[in-house]
Parts: sequence; C-alpha cells; structure tokens
Amino acid sequence: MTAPFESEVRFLIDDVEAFRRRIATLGGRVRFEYAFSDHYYRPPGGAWDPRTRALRVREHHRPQQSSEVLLTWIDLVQISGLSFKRSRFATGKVRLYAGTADECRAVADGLGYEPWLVVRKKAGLFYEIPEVGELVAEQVDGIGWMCELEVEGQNPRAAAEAILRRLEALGVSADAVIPEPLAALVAAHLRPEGRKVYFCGSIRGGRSLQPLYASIVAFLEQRGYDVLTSHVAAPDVLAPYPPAGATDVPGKMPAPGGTGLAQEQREGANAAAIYERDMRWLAECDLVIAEVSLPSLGVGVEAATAQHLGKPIICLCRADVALSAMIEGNPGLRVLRYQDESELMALLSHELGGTRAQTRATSG
Ligand code: 6K6
Repeated sequence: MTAPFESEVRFLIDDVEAFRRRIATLGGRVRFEYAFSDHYYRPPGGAWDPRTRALRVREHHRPQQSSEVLLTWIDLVQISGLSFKRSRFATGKVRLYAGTADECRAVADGLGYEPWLVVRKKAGLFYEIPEVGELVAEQVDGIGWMCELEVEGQNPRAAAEAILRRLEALGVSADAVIPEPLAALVAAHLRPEGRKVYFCGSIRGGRSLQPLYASIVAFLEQRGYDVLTSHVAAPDVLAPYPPAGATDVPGKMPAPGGTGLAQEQREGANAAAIYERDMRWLAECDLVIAEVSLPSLGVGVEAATAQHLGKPIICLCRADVALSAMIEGNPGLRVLRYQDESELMALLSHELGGTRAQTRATSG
C-alpha cells in the first residue's frame, strides 16, 4: 500500500478464518487479490539500517504487471503508546524504475547495491471495510498471515489515533503490533541455528551484575549460540591486558603479557584493539543481547552501533531501573523488563524461540 506520508503497522494473524469472519461482520469486502516477491538489496558494508531504509525490486506474480525498483525510507515513531512506521517521503514508496525483473535488478546493481533477502507474499487480500477503511491481509512466506494497516496524512499524532481506532474496531490490541519492517522480521527468521550473539554488559560501568551476565551467557551457550563476547561475563575481565591485537578468538581474552611499553601506552593500545575487535564482531554477529540495567558508556555505544548496522537487538533491564531515554525511548530497540533472574530467563527463552509467540494478535 502507498499513501502520502503513510503510517503503518503490522500484526500477525493467528487464525486467518476467524480474521476473515471478523472483517465480514464489519461489512468488509475483498477488493482485489495479489501476490508478489520483494527482492531486497543493501549497500555493501552494511552502511544503512535496513529497519529504516529499503531498496527492493518488486516482482509482481498476480496480477501480472511490470516489476518495479522501490525505495522506502521510514522513521520508527512512538506516539500514544503505539509504535509504527512513518514514511519520510511524501509519496510513501518512491518508484525509481519500472520494467522487466532483469532490468530492475540491473538498476539495483548499477546503483552499487547487493542482493540481501527475498520476501515472498504468496497471497494478498486487499480489503475495504466501511467505517474502518482499507487494510491488507498477506501470507508471508516463512512468517504466516499478517495484517497491514495504513493511514495517510501529515500529522503523525492524528495518524496514530486513526491506527488505534482501526485496531480497536478489529479487536486487536496496540501491544500486538510489530513495529519492525517486514524485511527485518524475515531476516530474523532466516537466521540459521548456531548463530552468533554479541552480548553486551557493563565493565567500566560497574561489575555488580557479573554473576547475572554469566547466567545469561551460560543460558545462550547451552542453547547452541556462539557468544562472541563471553569474556564480558567473566569475573576476571579486568585482569591486566596484553598488547593490542593479541587475540581474535571469540570469547577468549588474551593471555597477560608484557610489551616494554609504559603502562599508559599499553592501556591505550589495548583499548584501541578492543574497540576495533568489538566493532568487527558487532558487524559479524546475527543478534545483539545487551543487559542495560547498569549505565555503561560502552554498552550504549554498542547498542547504537548495532542499531546502525541493522542488527536485531534485545535489551534486558531490571524492572526497577530508571533507564536512559536513549534506550527506553528508542523505537529501534526491544527492551524487556524483568523482576528477577528466573523471569529474565523465561523472557529470553520466549524471545529466542521466535518473535511470533510474543507478538501474535488475537484477531478472532
Ligand atoms: C581494557 C582496557 C580498557 O578497557 C578495558 C576493559 N576491557 C574490555 N574488554 C572487552 N570488552 C570491553 C572492554 N571494555 C569495554 N568493553 C565492551 O564495552 C564490552 O563488549 C561491554 O559490552 C562494554 C562495556 O563497556 P564499559 O563502558 O562498561 O566498560
């Protein structure tokens, strides 16, 4: 769907038949059906956040029509307790080219972009519902049925209110909406098992939660995750450091050793090596898990960097902590609050089992 300054949300449809019945009781009708594949591209080197910008080649399967090269750029907005996407371009999607699928792919290549992932919408139903407006229900390969609700307009607050009204008419709670763009969701589902996790926890910001970090890392490793930064959970992470670049082995801190440099120079060189290595691991990882209960400059930098790299990020925070607004108010971060360690493990287990269970709408 495309509308001026489109604002949209998606939610999962548990039971598509119940959802159809609900729409029928509201007097809704299918205006047309469709199917297409979106071939997402990205610039080499992860130079943009795929959550906010997308270049894709849309290949229409049903009805048959020209393929298109589409550019979208959105902001993730939070208003009135609702997280939603809002397009920066007045026209919503910008159509850069239309032609055959091969021509479109050549345009994306010519712009210097590389293929990233494919999102297939095997079936799509465009509904018109009196008093509610238009919406689509789509069967997304690998994810299931989803609903997309979109409103247009200059004023984001009015858009949020209109979306909330429509959700209410459909009997869907605002908590059920998934703010992330579909490509980010599909990317999260496509990740193979044995994926690499970058765990962040406070070091210079204070070590009082080190035993908890150790439990989180053990939990992840027991489930087959490769925790690149398991040293963050080690009781002796602040033991004296050897020279820069002494190790590249994930999770293993270098063995202590002398260099002949003055202590200060050594520390500076070590810090530079740690920074360079951690940035490399951040680029390489599939998922970032940050324990953010203690204020840590390093964890803040890591979260912001991961966000710019488009990595999925889960922030874990104790329920009683007054969290920085830069984390709490950041619509690109998923913050899970917990009371105690057992609740934290249950949340993590739920989260890593897939985003579906947590975000499913009750759409019956
Ligand atoms: C040695 C020399 C200077 O600082 C150190 C401490 N060593 C570190 N080793 C490994 N990772 C580190 C170190 N310092 C910070 N980090 C990264 O930043 C970790 O991945 C943590 O998630 C985060 C902690 O930041 P601070 O600001 O709390 O230290």
